[in-house]
Amino acid sequence: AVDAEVIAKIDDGYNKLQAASDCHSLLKKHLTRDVVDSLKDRKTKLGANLLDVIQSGVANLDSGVGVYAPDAESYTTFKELFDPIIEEYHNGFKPDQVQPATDLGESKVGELPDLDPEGKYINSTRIRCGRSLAGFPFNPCLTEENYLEMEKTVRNIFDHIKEGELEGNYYPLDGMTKEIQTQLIKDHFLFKEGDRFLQAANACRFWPKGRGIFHNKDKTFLVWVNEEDHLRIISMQNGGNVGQVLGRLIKGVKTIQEQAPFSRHERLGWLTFCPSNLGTTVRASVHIRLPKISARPEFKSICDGLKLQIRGIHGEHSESEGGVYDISNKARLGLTEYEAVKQMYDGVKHLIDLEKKAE
Ligand code: ADP
Ligand code: CIR
Repeated sequence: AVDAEVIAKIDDGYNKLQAASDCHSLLKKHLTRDVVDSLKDRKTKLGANLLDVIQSGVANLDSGVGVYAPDAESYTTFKELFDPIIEEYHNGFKPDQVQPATDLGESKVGELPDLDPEGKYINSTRIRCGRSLAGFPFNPCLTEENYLEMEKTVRNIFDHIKEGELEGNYYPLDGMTKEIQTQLIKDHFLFKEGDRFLQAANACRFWPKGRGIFHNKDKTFLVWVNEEDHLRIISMQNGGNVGQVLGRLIKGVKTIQEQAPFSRHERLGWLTFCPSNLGTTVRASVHIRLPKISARPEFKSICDGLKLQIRGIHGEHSESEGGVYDISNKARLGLTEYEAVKQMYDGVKHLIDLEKKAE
Protein backbone atom coordinates (compact mmCIF):
# COMPACT_ATOMS: atom_id res chain seq x y z
CA ALA A 1 0.00 0.00 0.00
CA VAL A 2 1.02 3.62 -0.47
CA ASP A 3 2.19 5.44 2.72
CA ALA A 4 -0.36 7.67 4.43
CA GLU A 5 2.20 10.47 4.27
CA VAL A 6 2.40 10.19 0.47
CA ILE A 7 -1.39 10.11 0.14
CA ALA A 8 -1.61 13.27 2.26
CA LYS A 9 0.88 14.95 -0.10
CA ILE A 10 -1.17 13.87 -3.12
CA ASP A 11 -4.28 15.43 -1.54
CA ASP A 12 -2.34 18.61 -0.74
CA GLY A 13 -1.13 18.71 -4.33
CA TYR A 14 -4.66 18.34 -5.65
CA ASN A 15 -5.86 21.17 -3.37
CA LYS A 16 -2.93 23.42 -4.38
CA LEU A 17 -3.71 22.92 -8.09
CA GLN A 18 -7.41 23.57 -7.57
CA ALA A 19 -6.68 26.80 -5.68
CA ALA A 20 -4.22 28.10 -8.33
CA SER A 21 -6.32 30.18 -10.68
CA ASP A 22 -3.22 31.06 -12.74
CA CYS A 23 -2.34 27.40 -13.40
CA HIS A 24 -3.26 26.12 -16.87
CA SER A 25 -1.45 22.78 -16.98
CA LEU A 26 -2.93 19.62 -18.45
CA LEU A 27 -2.29 18.10 -15.01
CA LYS A 28 -4.60 20.56 -13.30
CA LYS A 29 -7.30 20.02 -15.90
CA HIS A 30 -7.25 16.21 -15.80
CA LEU A 31 -6.41 15.49 -12.16
CA THR A 32 -10.02 15.44 -11.00
CA ARG A 33 -11.14 14.37 -7.52
CA ASP A 34 -12.28 11.03 -8.98
CA VAL A 35 -8.92 10.45 -10.65
CA VAL A 36 -7.09 11.23 -7.40
CA ASP A 37 -9.28 8.83 -5.44
CA SER A 38 -8.92 5.98 -7.89
CA LEU A 39 -5.13 6.34 -8.34
CA LYS A 40 -3.75 7.41 -4.96
CA ASP A 41 -3.40 3.87 -3.61
CA ARG A 42 -1.68 2.46 -6.68
CA LYS A 43 1.98 1.86 -7.30
CA THR A 44 4.11 0.18 -9.95
CA LYS A 45 6.36 -2.83 -9.35
CA LEU A 46 9.29 -0.44 -8.95
CA GLY A 47 7.29 1.47 -6.33
CA ALA A 48 6.33 4.59 -8.33
CA ASN A 49 3.16 6.26 -7.04
CA LEU A 50 0.85 9.09 -8.11
CA LEU A 51 2.92 11.66 -6.21
CA ASP A 52 5.97 10.75 -8.32
CA VAL A 53 3.87 11.37 -11.44
CA ILE A 54 2.41 14.75 -10.43
CA GLN A 55 5.03 16.37 -8.18
CA SER A 56 6.72 18.41 -10.93
CA GLY A 57 3.43 19.99 -12.00
CA VAL A 58 2.44 20.62 -8.39
CA ALA A 59 5.76 22.36 -7.63
CA ASN A 60 5.73 24.27 -10.96
CA LEU A 61 2.30 25.78 -11.50
CA ASP A 62 3.47 27.27 -14.82
CA SER A 63 3.91 23.77 -16.30
CA GLY A 64 2.29 23.17 -19.65
CA VAL A 65 1.92 19.44 -19.08
CA GLY A 66 2.90 18.84 -15.43
CA VAL A 67 3.39 15.04 -15.30
CA TYR A 68 6.20 12.56 -15.92
CA ALA A 69 6.22 8.75 -15.98
CA PRO A 70 8.79 7.37 -13.51
CA ASP A 71 8.78 4.03 -15.36
CA ALA A 72 7.08 2.49 -18.41
CA GLU A 73 4.49 0.73 -16.26
CA SER A 74 3.25 4.11 -14.97
CA TYR A 75 1.65 4.84 -18.35
CA THR A 76 -0.67 1.87 -17.68
CA THR A 77 -0.99 1.98 -13.88
CA PHE A 78 -1.95 5.67 -13.96
CA LYS A 79 -3.69 5.65 -17.34
CA GLU A 80 -6.79 7.40 -15.99
CA LEU A 81 -4.55 10.49 -15.69
CA PHE A 82 -2.10 9.92 -18.56
CA ASP A 83 -4.65 9.01 -21.25
CA PRO A 84 -6.62 12.29 -21.25
CA ILE A 85 -3.38 14.30 -21.03
CA ILE A 86 -1.93 12.33 -23.96
CA GLU A 87 -5.14 12.78 -25.95
CA GLU A 88 -5.23 16.53 -25.45
CA TYR A 89 -1.50 17.11 -26.07
CA HIS A 90 -1.23 14.93 -29.20
CA ASN A 91 -4.08 16.31 -31.31
CA GLY A 92 -6.77 13.92 -30.04
CA PHE A 93 -4.89 10.61 -29.84
CA LYS A 94 -7.62 8.36 -28.38
CA PRO A 95 -7.11 5.52 -25.83
CA ASP A 96 -7.94 2.94 -28.53
CA GLN A 97 -5.54 4.46 -31.07
CA VAL A 98 -2.17 2.86 -31.79
CA GLN A 99 1.09 4.54 -32.82
CA PRO A 100 1.90 3.65 -36.45
CA ALA A 101 5.08 1.75 -37.33
CA THR A 102 8.26 3.79 -37.52
CA ASP A 103 8.80 5.63 -40.80
CA LEU A 104 11.70 8.04 -40.54
CA GLY A 105 11.20 8.95 -44.20
CA GLU A 106 14.46 7.66 -45.59
CA SER A 107 13.14 7.54 -49.16
CA LYS A 108 11.52 10.98 -48.88
CA VAL A 109 14.28 13.32 -47.66
CA GLY A 110 14.51 14.56 -51.25
CA GLU A 111 10.96 15.89 -50.94
CA LEU A 112 12.05 18.46 -48.35
CA PRO A 113 14.03 21.10 -50.27
CA ASP A 114 15.49 24.09 -48.40
CA LEU A 115 12.66 26.12 -46.82
CA ASP A 116 14.62 29.36 -47.12
CA PRO A 117 17.12 29.16 -49.98
CA GLU A 118 17.85 32.91 -49.80
CA GLY A 119 18.64 32.68 -46.09
CA LYS A 120 16.25 35.51 -45.21
CA TYR A 121 14.21 33.97 -42.40
CA ILE A 122 15.66 30.77 -40.98
CA ASN A 123 18.81 30.82 -38.82
CA SER A 124 18.97 27.08 -38.21
CA THR A 125 17.11 23.78 -38.36
CA ARG A 126 17.16 20.97 -35.78
CA ILE A 127 15.45 17.60 -35.52
CA ARG A 128 15.71 15.52 -32.37
CA CYS A 129 14.27 12.26 -31.18
CA GLY A 130 14.43 10.44 -27.85
CA ARG A 131 15.18 6.81 -27.08
CA SER A 132 15.10 4.76 -23.88
CA LEU A 133 17.42 1.83 -23.33
CA ALA A 134 15.39 -1.36 -22.91
CA GLY A 135 15.57 -2.78 -19.40
CA PHE A 136 16.03 0.55 -17.58
CA PRO A 137 13.29 2.68 -16.00
CA PHE A 138 13.26 6.49 -16.29
CA ASN A 139 15.19 9.01 -14.18
CA PRO A 140 13.38 8.89 -10.81
CA CYS A 141 13.83 5.12 -10.57
CA LEU A 142 17.49 4.93 -11.67
CA THR A 143 20.29 4.24 -9.20
CA GLU A 144 23.74 5.80 -9.38
CA GLU A 145 24.99 2.42 -10.57
CA ASN A 146 22.36 2.36 -13.34
CA TYR A 147 23.53 5.78 -14.57
CA LEU A 148 27.14 4.70 -14.75
CA GLU A 149 26.26 1.41 -16.43
CA MET A 150 24.07 3.16 -19.01
CA GLU A 151 26.79 5.69 -19.74
CA LYS A 152 29.26 2.87 -20.28
CA THR A 153 26.83 1.14 -22.65
CA VAL A 154 26.29 4.22 -24.78
CA ARG A 155 30.00 5.14 -24.84
CA ASN A 156 30.56 1.73 -26.35
CA ILE A 157 27.89 2.49 -28.97
CA PHE A 158 29.57 5.80 -29.80
CA ASP A 159 32.85 3.97 -30.37
CA HIS A 160 31.07 2.11 -33.18
CA ILE A 161 30.04 5.30 -35.02
CA LYS A 162 32.56 5.23 -37.83
CA GLU A 163 30.52 6.91 -40.57
CA GLY A 164 32.63 9.90 -41.61
CA GLU A 165 30.18 12.72 -40.95
CA LEU A 166 28.89 11.28 -37.68
CA GLU A 167 32.15 10.27 -36.05
CA GLY A 168 32.89 12.19 -32.88
CA ASN A 169 33.70 12.16 -29.20
CA TYR A 170 31.82 11.75 -25.93
CA TYR A 171 32.19 14.49 -23.33
CA PRO A 172 30.99 13.55 -19.82
CA LEU A 173 29.35 16.39 -17.91
CA ASP A 174 31.24 15.21 -14.83
CA GLY A 175 34.56 16.98 -15.25
CA MET A 176 33.54 19.38 -18.02
CA THR A 177 34.69 22.94 -17.27
CA LYS A 178 31.99 25.53 -16.50
CA GLU A 179 33.25 27.62 -19.45
CA ILE A 180 32.79 24.83 -21.96
CA GLN A 181 29.43 23.80 -20.52
CA THR A 182 28.12 27.39 -20.58
CA GLN A 183 29.32 27.94 -24.14
CA LEU A 184 27.73 24.69 -25.38
CA ILE A 185 24.41 25.69 -23.78
CA LYS A 186 24.58 29.22 -25.17
CA ASP A 187 25.26 27.86 -28.66
CA HIS A 188 22.17 25.59 -28.39
CA PHE A 189 24.12 22.33 -28.40
CA LEU A 190 23.82 21.15 -24.78
CA PHE A 191 20.89 20.69 -22.39
CA LYS A 192 20.52 23.33 -19.73
CA GLU A 193 21.64 23.00 -16.11
CA GLY A 194 19.15 23.01 -13.24
CA ASP A 195 15.83 22.54 -15.05
CA ARG A 196 13.32 23.08 -12.22
CA PHE A 197 10.67 20.92 -13.93
CA LEU A 198 13.04 17.94 -14.06
CA GLN A 199 14.44 18.62 -10.59
CA ALA A 200 10.97 18.57 -9.03
CA ALA A 201 10.28 15.30 -10.85
CA ASN A 202 13.27 13.76 -9.04
CA ALA A 203 15.02 13.42 -12.40
CA CYS A 204 18.37 15.02 -11.52
CA ARG A 205 19.66 12.69 -8.81
CA PHE A 206 23.42 12.03 -8.82
CA TRP A 207 23.86 14.87 -11.38
CA PRO A 208 26.27 15.15 -13.24
CA LYS A 209 27.06 11.42 -12.90
CA GLY A 210 26.24 9.46 -16.03
CA ARG A 211 25.28 12.59 -17.99
CA GLY A 212 27.09 13.87 -21.04
CA ILE A 213 27.09 14.74 -24.71
CA PHE A 214 28.50 13.08 -27.81
CA HIS A 215 29.05 15.23 -30.89
CA ASN A 216 30.84 15.21 -34.22
CA LYS A 217 33.45 17.81 -35.10
CA ASP A 218 30.97 20.24 -36.72
CA LYS A 219 28.35 19.78 -33.95
CA THR A 220 25.77 18.81 -36.56
CA PHE A 221 25.19 15.40 -35.00
CA LEU A 222 24.82 15.23 -31.23
CA VAL A 223 23.54 12.81 -28.62
CA TRP A 224 22.52 13.87 -25.12
CA VAL A 225 22.99 11.17 -22.50
CA ASN A 226 20.74 10.77 -19.44
CA GLU A 227 19.24 14.24 -19.27
CA GLU A 228 15.43 14.05 -19.54
CA ASP A 229 15.60 10.82 -21.56
CA HIS A 230 18.26 8.14 -21.73
CA LEU A 231 19.17 9.34 -25.21
CA ARG A 232 18.30 12.41 -27.24
CA ILE A 233 19.60 12.03 -30.78
CA ILE A 234 19.97 15.37 -32.55
CA SER A 235 20.80 16.61 -36.05
CA MET A 236 21.15 20.35 -36.64
CA GLN A 237 22.76 22.90 -38.93
CA ASN A 238 22.51 26.51 -40.03
CA GLY A 239 19.88 27.44 -42.61
CA GLY A 240 16.63 25.77 -43.66
CA ASN A 241 17.68 22.55 -45.37
CA VAL A 242 15.28 20.21 -43.56
CA GLY A 243 15.97 17.26 -45.88
CA GLN A 244 19.68 17.33 -45.13
CA VAL A 245 19.08 17.56 -41.39
CA LEU A 246 16.62 14.64 -41.52
CA GLY A 247 18.96 12.54 -43.68
CA ARG A 248 21.74 12.92 -41.11
CA LEU A 249 19.41 12.11 -38.21
CA ILE A 250 18.26 8.92 -39.94
CA LYS A 251 21.87 7.79 -40.43
CA GLY A 252 22.57 8.42 -36.75
CA VAL A 253 19.46 6.69 -35.45
CA LYS A 254 20.10 3.63 -37.61
CA THR A 255 23.72 3.37 -36.49
CA ILE A 256 22.78 3.62 -32.82
CA GLN A 257 19.85 1.22 -32.97
CA GLU A 258 22.05 -1.47 -34.47
CA GLN A 259 23.94 -1.46 -31.18
CA ALA A 260 21.19 -1.20 -28.56
CA PRO A 261 17.61 -2.37 -28.03
CA PHE A 262 15.20 0.47 -27.18
CA SER A 263 11.93 0.43 -25.21
CA ARG A 264 8.88 0.55 -27.43
CA HIS A 265 5.25 0.28 -26.34
CA GLU A 266 2.64 -1.37 -28.53
CA ARG A 267 0.26 1.57 -28.32
CA LEU A 268 2.51 4.49 -27.36
CA GLY A 269 5.50 3.87 -29.64
CA TRP A 270 8.98 4.88 -28.45
CA LEU A 271 8.82 5.41 -24.71
CA THR A 272 9.93 8.65 -23.07
CA PHE A 273 9.88 10.15 -19.58
CA CYS A 274 7.45 12.95 -20.53
CA PRO A 275 4.14 12.00 -22.19
CA SER A 276 4.54 14.95 -24.58
CA ASN A 277 7.37 13.08 -26.31
CA LEU A 278 5.79 9.64 -26.80
CA GLY A 279 5.33 7.99 -30.18
CA THR A 280 7.76 9.38 -32.70
CA THR A 281 9.58 11.44 -30.02
CA VAL A 282 10.35 13.80 -32.90
CA ARG A 283 10.61 17.55 -32.48
CA ALA A 284 11.60 19.21 -35.75
CA SER A 285 12.24 22.92 -35.34
CA VAL A 286 13.55 26.04 -37.01
CA HIS A 287 14.94 29.17 -35.42
CA ILE A 288 13.14 31.72 -37.52
CA ARG A 289 12.64 35.48 -37.76
CA LEU A 290 9.19 36.56 -38.96
CA PRO A 291 9.07 40.20 -37.84
CA LYS A 292 5.76 41.14 -39.47
CA ILE A 293 3.49 38.24 -38.61
CA SER A 294 5.02 37.41 -35.22
CA ALA A 295 4.08 40.91 -34.05
CA ARG A 296 0.39 40.22 -34.73
CA PRO A 297 -1.86 39.20 -31.84
CA GLU A 298 -3.13 36.22 -33.85
CA PHE A 299 0.38 34.75 -34.39
CA LYS A 300 -0.14 32.10 -31.68
CA SER A 301 -3.52 31.04 -33.04
CA ILE A 302 -2.12 30.84 -36.59
CA CYS A 303 0.58 28.49 -35.29
CA ASP A 304 -1.98 26.47 -33.28
CA GLY A 305 -4.00 26.03 -36.47
CA LEU A 306 -0.91 24.75 -38.28
CA LYS A 307 -0.25 22.31 -35.37
CA LEU A 308 2.95 24.19 -34.58
CA GLN A 309 4.40 25.05 -31.19
CA ILE A 310 6.25 28.30 -30.46
CA ARG A 311 9.21 28.30 -28.07
CA GLY A 312 11.80 30.93 -27.19
CA ILE A 313 15.39 31.13 -28.36
CA HIS A 314 16.82 28.95 -25.59
CA GLY A 315 14.18 26.26 -25.87
CA GLU A 316 11.16 25.41 -23.81
CA HIS A 317 10.15 27.94 -21.14
CA SER A 318 12.52 30.60 -22.59
CA GLU A 319 11.71 33.90 -24.32
CA SER A 320 12.24 35.09 -27.88
CA GLU A 321 15.28 37.31 -28.47
CA GLY A 322 15.74 39.67 -31.39
CA GLY A 323 12.47 38.44 -32.88
CA VAL A 324 13.80 34.88 -33.30
CA TYR A 325 11.36 32.09 -32.43
CA ASP A 326 11.75 28.32 -32.18
CA ILE A 327 8.89 26.85 -34.21
CA SER A 328 8.28 23.09 -34.26
CA ASN A 329 5.68 20.36 -34.69
CA LYS A 330 3.69 20.01 -31.48
CA ALA A 331 2.32 16.45 -31.64
CA ARG A 332 4.68 13.48 -31.69
CA LEU A 333 2.19 10.63 -31.20
CA GLY A 334 -0.38 9.25 -33.67
CA LEU A 335 1.61 10.00 -36.80
CA THR A 336 4.86 8.74 -38.34
CA GLU A 337 8.25 10.35 -37.82
CA TYR A 338 8.22 11.63 -41.39
CA GLU A 339 4.73 13.09 -40.93
CA ALA A 340 5.89 14.89 -37.78
CA VAL A 341 8.75 16.50 -39.71
CA LYS A 342 6.40 17.27 -42.62
CA GLN A 343 3.99 19.01 -40.25
CA MET A 344 6.75 21.43 -39.28
CA TYR A 345 7.89 21.73 -42.90
CA ASP A 346 4.46 22.57 -44.35
CA GLY A 347 3.56 24.86 -41.46
CA VAL A 348 6.77 26.88 -41.61
CA LYS A 349 6.46 27.14 -45.39
CA HIS A 350 3.01 28.63 -44.89
CA LEU A 351 4.29 31.08 -42.26
CA ILE A 352 7.04 32.27 -44.61
CA ASP A 353 4.41 32.83 -47.33
CA LEU A 354 2.34 34.91 -44.90
CA GLU A 355 5.43 36.93 -43.92
CA LYS A 356 6.26 37.60 -47.58
CA LYS A 357 2.72 38.81 -48.23
CA ALA A 358 2.97 41.16 -45.25
CA GLU A 359 6.26 42.71 -46.43
P1 ADP B 1 14.22 19.79 -26.83
O1 ADP B 1 14.02 20.27 -28.20
O2 ADP B 1 15.40 18.88 -26.79
O3 ADP B 1 12.98 19.26 -26.24
P2 ADP B 1 14.63 22.52 -25.79
O4 ADP B 1 13.37 23.14 -26.26
O5 ADP B 1 15.06 22.84 -24.40
O6 ADP B 1 14.57 20.94 -25.79
O7 ADP B 1 15.79 22.89 -26.78
C1 ADP B 1 17.07 22.40 -26.58
C2 ADP B 1 18.12 23.28 -27.22
O8 ADP B 1 18.03 23.18 -28.63
C3 ADP B 1 17.97 24.76 -26.89
O9 ADP B 1 19.23 25.32 -26.70
C4 ADP B 1 17.35 25.31 -28.15
O10 ADP B 1 17.62 26.68 -28.35
C5 ADP B 1 18.01 24.46 -29.19
N1 ADP B 1 17.29 24.45 -30.46
C6 ADP B 1 16.04 24.02 -30.69
N2 ADP B 1 15.70 24.18 -31.98
C7 ADP B 1 16.76 24.74 -32.59
C8 ADP B 1 17.04 25.17 -33.93
N3 ADP B 1 16.14 25.02 -34.91
N4 ADP B 1 18.25 25.72 -34.17
C9 ADP B 1 19.18 25.86 -33.19
N5 ADP B 1 18.96 25.47 -31.93
C10 ADP B 1 17.78 24.93 -31.62
C1 CIR C 1 5.96 21.28 -18.45
O1 CIR C 1 4.98 20.64 -18.11
O2 CIR C 1 5.91 22.44 -18.87
C2 CIR C 1 7.30 20.59 -18.33
N1 CIR C 1 7.16 19.47 -17.46
C3 CIR C 1 7.79 20.16 -19.70
C4 CIR C 1 6.74 19.44 -20.51
C5 CIR C 1 7.07 19.11 -21.94
N2 CIR C 1 8.43 19.22 -22.27
C6 CIR C 1 9.31 18.27 -22.34
O3 CIR C 1 9.03 17.08 -22.28
N3 CIR C 1 10.55 18.66 -22.51
